[in-house]
Amino acid sequence: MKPTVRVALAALALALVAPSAPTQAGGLLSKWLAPRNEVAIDLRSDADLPALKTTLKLLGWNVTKRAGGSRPLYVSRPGLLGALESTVLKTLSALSIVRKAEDNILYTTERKYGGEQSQLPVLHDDLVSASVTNQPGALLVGLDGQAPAAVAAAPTVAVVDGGFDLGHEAMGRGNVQPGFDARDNDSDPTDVGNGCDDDGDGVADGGLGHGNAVCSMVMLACPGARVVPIRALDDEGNGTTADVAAAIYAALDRGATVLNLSLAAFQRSEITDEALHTAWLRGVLVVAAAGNAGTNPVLFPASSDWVVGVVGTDASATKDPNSNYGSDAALGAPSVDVVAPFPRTTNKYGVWNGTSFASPLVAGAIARTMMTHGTSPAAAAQMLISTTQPYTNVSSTWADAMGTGLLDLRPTSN
Ligand SMILES: [Ca+2]
Ligand SMILES: [Ca+2]
Ligand SMILES: [Ca+2]
Repeated sequence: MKPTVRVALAALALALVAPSAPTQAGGLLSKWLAPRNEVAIDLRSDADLPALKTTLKLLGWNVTKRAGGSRPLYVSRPGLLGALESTVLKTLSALSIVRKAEDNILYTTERKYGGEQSQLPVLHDDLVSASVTNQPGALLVGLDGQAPAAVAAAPTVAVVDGGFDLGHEAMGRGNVQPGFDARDNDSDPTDVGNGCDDDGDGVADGGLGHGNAVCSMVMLACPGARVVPIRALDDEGNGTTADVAAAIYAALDRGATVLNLSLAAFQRSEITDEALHTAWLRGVLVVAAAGNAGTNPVLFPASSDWVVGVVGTDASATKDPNSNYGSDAALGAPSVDVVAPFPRTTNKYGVWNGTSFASPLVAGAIARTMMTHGTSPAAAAQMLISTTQPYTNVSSTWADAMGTGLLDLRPTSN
């Protein structure tokens, strides 16, 4: 059964645009599509671990637990003489103790997957101390940093991301709750980087600050929201199915009712989709960024049936040329020249670009609407999706592929 939000969207969609293979990343994309010789395993129970280990040992593969929630997730890698990944997947898929085994695909926030999920300010001159609350994109959608007149308690919004620095003043001002690190299995999601360009994209620690910037957009849309930072990505902005799925289950275990995922992959993961479906069944609303390849369709997990996918616009309400788009988009929010905390500073702000920053505006707006209307997450999302404002100068190519319109929290609207 499709969720209410999706059914409403399907009714509003005038045309379905056939998904096409992403082409913009050229050769770099192959790295993100090739099998990784690493398997993510969704096990039925931790009690089944000995049997799993026995099977993998015969195949020459090892196994490690992925920390996070109450759902047992594992990652397996080959030893020196390990079997082919295809053999391992076939063998594991035949085991009743395994819900699902699949290639442990990559998710990222950064440009090498075909666009830019985020863009760090590259020059020190870009540092601005402008007020986050007074930026054009926020004003366009009716946000001025004022706390809403609430009839319900502040919801808990989990930000599944990376590059968090809890020492920045922006995090200190918000209602930031104890977080979790699904990569290191500890309670501190902070990531200060290692000074190395671990993924060879020419930028050392390119993912730092991303999580802070995303959190600040949630707090801009919903001052007072209880924000839970959960680390799923490394200091380069990269993570895998096991990291992301574990982080989603960890967020659910911590009582989040809204989740933001400003990360994307060019492939679909059934293990991650199962985590997203679990969230939906528990009444939790997940919001995700469409991606920044500028192509159709929206990337995964924004494309999931269980997720509100957010496309990006500039401050004049026209399409951000880098934003992905497609029939799975639910609505749009500003993604260009977003003022947000700057990494490795305690009180500086920089200009960021990408649907990474549109998505948390919607996640925060859902939390805000829950507070002002006393509704469930799904009802709040439905309300926002059905009361958007029109885009400007959106070509026919995109007109039916950017959801219902631009987020609208102006006083006369919501
Ligand atoms: Ca940690
Ligand atoms: Ca890098
Ligand atoms: Ca690094």
